[in-house]
Amino acid sequence: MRLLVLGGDGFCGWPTSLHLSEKGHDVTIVDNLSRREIDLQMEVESLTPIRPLGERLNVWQETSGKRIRFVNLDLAQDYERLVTLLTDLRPDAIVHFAEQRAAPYSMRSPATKRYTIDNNVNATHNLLCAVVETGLDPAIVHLGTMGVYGYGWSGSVPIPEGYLTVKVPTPDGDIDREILHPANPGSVYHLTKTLDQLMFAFYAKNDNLRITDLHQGIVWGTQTAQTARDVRLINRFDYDGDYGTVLNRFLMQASINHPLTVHGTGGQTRAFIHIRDTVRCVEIALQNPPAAGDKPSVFNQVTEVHRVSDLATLVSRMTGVDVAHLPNPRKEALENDLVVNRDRFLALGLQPTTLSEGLLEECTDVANRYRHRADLTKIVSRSVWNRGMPTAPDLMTDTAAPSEGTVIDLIAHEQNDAGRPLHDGGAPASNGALPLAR
Ligand code: NAD
Ligand code: USQ
Repeated sequence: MRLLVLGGDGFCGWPTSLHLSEKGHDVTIVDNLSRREIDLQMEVESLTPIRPLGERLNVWQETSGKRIRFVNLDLAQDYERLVTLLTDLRPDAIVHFAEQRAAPYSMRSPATKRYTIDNNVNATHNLLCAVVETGLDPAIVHLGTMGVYGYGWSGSVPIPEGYLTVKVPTPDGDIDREILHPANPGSVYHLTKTLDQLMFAFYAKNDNLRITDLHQGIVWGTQTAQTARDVRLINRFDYDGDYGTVLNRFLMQASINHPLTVHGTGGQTRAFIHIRDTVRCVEIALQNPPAAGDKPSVFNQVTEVHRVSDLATLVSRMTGVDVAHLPNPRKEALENDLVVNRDRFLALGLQPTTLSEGLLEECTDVANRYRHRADLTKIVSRSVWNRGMPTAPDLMTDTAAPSEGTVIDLIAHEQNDAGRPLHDGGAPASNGALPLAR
């Protein structure tokens, strides 16, 4: 297949591009490198030393004999260039990863809220509009999120794959209707994914576009078979308080003996998937597109569900590192249960990679190898959901602090500790080492 991978320089897009290229597809990456630019603004870098995209692509050609093309284009801004690209390339399928994807970054300031909406909504709408304008019929596979459903809304009933059958009371009795699962976003970022869903429903109905929306859980891990082939192909590893996600953060924190940063009680339960399964799921979705005229096809792209406190306990047991309970910078349920239906990928042959399969150690090895690159002032999350919410000070100023596998409770500090949201690219709120109460 001739494939366009939008956002192919990112954490999920890069390994997916390599995987699809390895499978013999003709891959072109579209990316405006905005993720690298945000790192520069925030004065932080991937823990792993990712190489410039041009170098990555040359190394891929050297090691695999396969060529991946790259077009630097802003999907949200360069509409006419997108139309020209589609017309020239005539892709059989398009994989859309190209959005601002961090919930904390999307809540950081009015500027980042507005950027996230402008970027994500325009990127998705420009894509749909351009496909219609060109008259092409590519299968479109979009990376959505489990967060569109919200957490705990349906109690112990499994979250279905996109659609819910409801009873509508009428004077003539109840009628059954299938609706898009009610949207319940928990951040401006998640809000953009719920808006994407409405755009997909409209363009599938009005223009017969063939769209698959993958409601993905939190991706963990770093490497795939292809990115591990040469150090210059290494995938990015975000560990900072905005872009780092919880399990990778815990593994990185353990590698430098930093207390594990549990927000609140850690009763939040979330869905997870390893990066190796992400690339496989995208491939499966490309092989199984909906027909023209079908509603968007939704898969829950999830292999496991875990409570944050259980993950912290697991990593603490593996490594002996302390667990710290910090004031939660987010407005979210303190505790929730999560039951997710994920039958569709299993039926199509996905063999889930689970936490128990030695991959935690593999991820820890990557974190250990590059821990010297960590900036200790970037670890505590300080993008708050409402102005004035308290956040923790830095927990470490050097990597030699002792660890006894104890639990540290900083939530008691909440009342005295003024909220300290960071400004864009600003200095960390505190550099002082925290006296750890034991
Ligand atoms: P990422 O930020 O690492 O990658 C996104 C890529 O898209 C970046 O390379 C960025 O430069 C590019 N991009 C952003 N806006 C663009 C634009 N306007 N034009 C062109 N390129 C643009 O993010 P990721 O972790 O790889 O996530 C990829 C997708 O998967 C996102 O849509 C995200 O919402 C979704 N997702 C990610 C996770 C996760 O845990 N990482 C979980 C669920 C869903
Ligand atoms: N959390 C901690 N400590 C940390 C970091 C996070 O306790 O150091 C908690 C958060 O408060 C939250 C949970 O862990 O309750 C998950 O946070 P996260 O940053 O790992 O993930 P999230 O913000 O939900 O976003 C990530 C991706 C996003 C994707 C989403 C899938 O960044 O792109 O859409 O996972 S899902 O969570 O299923 O919606």
